[in-house]
Amino acid sequence: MTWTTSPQTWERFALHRDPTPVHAASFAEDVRAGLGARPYRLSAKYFYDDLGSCLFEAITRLPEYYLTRVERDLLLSYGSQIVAAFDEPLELVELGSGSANKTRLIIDAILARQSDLVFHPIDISPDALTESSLALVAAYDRLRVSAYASDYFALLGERRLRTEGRVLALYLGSNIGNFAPGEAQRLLELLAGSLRPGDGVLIGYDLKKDPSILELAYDDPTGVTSAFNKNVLARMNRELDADFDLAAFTFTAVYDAQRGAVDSFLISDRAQTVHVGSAQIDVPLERGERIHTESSYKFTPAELIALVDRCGFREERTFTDAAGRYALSLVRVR
Ligand code: AVI
Repeated sequence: MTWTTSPQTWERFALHRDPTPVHAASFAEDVRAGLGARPYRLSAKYFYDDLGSCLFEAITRLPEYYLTRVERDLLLSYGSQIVAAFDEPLELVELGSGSANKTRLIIDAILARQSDLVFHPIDISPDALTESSLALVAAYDRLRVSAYASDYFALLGERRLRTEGRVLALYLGSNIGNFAPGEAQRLLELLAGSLRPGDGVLIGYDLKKDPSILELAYDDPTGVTSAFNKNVLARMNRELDADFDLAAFTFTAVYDAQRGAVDSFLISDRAQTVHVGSAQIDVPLERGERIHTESSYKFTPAELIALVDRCGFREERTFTDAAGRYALSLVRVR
């Protein structure tokens, strides 16, 4: 990828890569593990190739997927109050920054009261990180970006995040909901260990609610979420020499009230055997057999606060919309 930008812009941007990247399981290895034994499952991290990222962007614009819109409104309404809870100067960290669109609302609030700002985004994709960071430094001349292209577990576990002053970290987008409870706890513990007492984390999460609203948010009538899920099959066809017939699968999303999670599945419409060349497996599927593709956990504010409390944080304040759909909890390292 090439980026066209002025030298002044590059001077305010630094990219840190993992020194010795730990061997991450490859797509083929993960597919072999997930489709090599029943019940079949695929890791949601493979949703996000180029097309998958565009489909996710489309999801965030669906009327049924209220999460992104409500979070943005909450940041617009409460951004200044959130920032005002900290002494200046403040540094900003963000886990999984993506396009950093919502981050701009917090950057605006911080730069309204201090002269300059260092932003530390952490994202697995160096290209996406470089693109969004350069867009930010071009848009804000009082901003420096010190970006980390890394898996968060590796970066935080190895204590490689370098900040100097008081930190506000953002963990938005209900991304915490895509981790199983034990993994979410481990990530928050690592985050607490990488920050100093008094530093803050703003966590955006989806609230438990009527299952019909949740299921519609994850199985929209336009079929965008279905396409987002089926793109993983298409991706295996493209990259792993697989022969999935996308028309022979139906997408469904079901809320499991006991676990508080929306589970997404691709269901085989007929008995069939699929071959995945690069994973060296044949996958026999019965008619009606499911492949689990993602879980999206939902919380009550009390559950989220109990979780962060176990990880070394205390609640500062929780903000929710009037309809009680989504929450932002501001917590501090104890
Ligand atoms: C990225 N993540 C928080 C989304 C979610 O809500 O679990 C991914 C998504 N899957 C289907 N729709 C959106």
